[in-house]
Amino acid sequence: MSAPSNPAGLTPLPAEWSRTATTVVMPTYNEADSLPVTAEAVMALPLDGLRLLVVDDNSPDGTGKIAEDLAERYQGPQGPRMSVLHRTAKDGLGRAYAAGMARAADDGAAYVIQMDADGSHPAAKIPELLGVALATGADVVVGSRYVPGGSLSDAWAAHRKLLSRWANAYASTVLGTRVRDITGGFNLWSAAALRAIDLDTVDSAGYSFQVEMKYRALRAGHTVMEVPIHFEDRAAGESKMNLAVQLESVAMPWRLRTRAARASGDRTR
Ligand SMILES: Nc1nc2c(ncn2[C@@H]2O[C@H](COP(=O)(O)OP(=O)(O)OP(=O)(O)O)[C@@H](O)[C@H]2O)c(=O)[nH]1
Ligand SMILES: [Mg+2]
Repeated sequence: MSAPSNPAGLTPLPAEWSRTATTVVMPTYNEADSLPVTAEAVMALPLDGLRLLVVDDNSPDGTGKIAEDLAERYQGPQGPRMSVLHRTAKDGLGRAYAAGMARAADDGAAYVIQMDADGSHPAAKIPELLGVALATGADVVVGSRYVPGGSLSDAWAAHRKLLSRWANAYASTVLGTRVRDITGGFNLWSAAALRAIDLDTVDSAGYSFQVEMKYRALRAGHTVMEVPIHFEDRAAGESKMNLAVQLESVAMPWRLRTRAARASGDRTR
């Protein structure tokens, strides 16, 4: 269980790359059924430097305890490969990610990968995200649904696919970026990019976190690369999407744009 194997015949990364300190940050709220499967998919990857940090907001369904039990099982030669950050109450996916990513960087990760617990993001693509970053020097690598080869779950109805595409085009247009999946939540960040982004000052509580992070990285001069992924529908449990979160996502691109314009104005004055 603890020694990384090579599932699905992945092309292994060179040994030096595989040892790179990389932490997957995974927020959970009521993911008791999904977390064991997702954690195993991550921990089974043939990457010696890979760690998993679960950020649980005191899930009523006991996900925090399940995460602790799993963490005991995944041990490596240098000690635990999985750990859990417990927070006291549900505070939004963005806040959970920001706290976990800050913890992972403080603990020495050279790269941090954000990934949902619900089975939507393909763990098998993690070596590719890391390989692209190491091969190109890019500080941000996006697991992208909207580059050639990327795709959305067939279980999604046409209107849901359209809404996702529209939300993505909306944010990119308002912000004037060329990132094709700016709303996506399966991304790799270098420690340098996270320092430049300054996680403590990130505004978004919810899903607009994905957009704000990429925009901040671009403004700081970092290169954003995209590799295609297939996005699956969640296998179990319930979505945490609600109206407040959707309204924040509509307003946030404008807030970011206004703030950036003000900052540019201040610099030229
Ligand atoms: N810690 C924490 N995790 C959260 C919170 N909200 C969502 N999550 C987690 O963030 C990830 C994404 O949330 P989802 O509910 O799957 O959101 P989504 O992917 O947009 O919605 P679906 O398409 O229905 O899956 C999951 O792993 C959730 O458990 C929160 O407030 N706190
Ligand atoms: Mg989901």
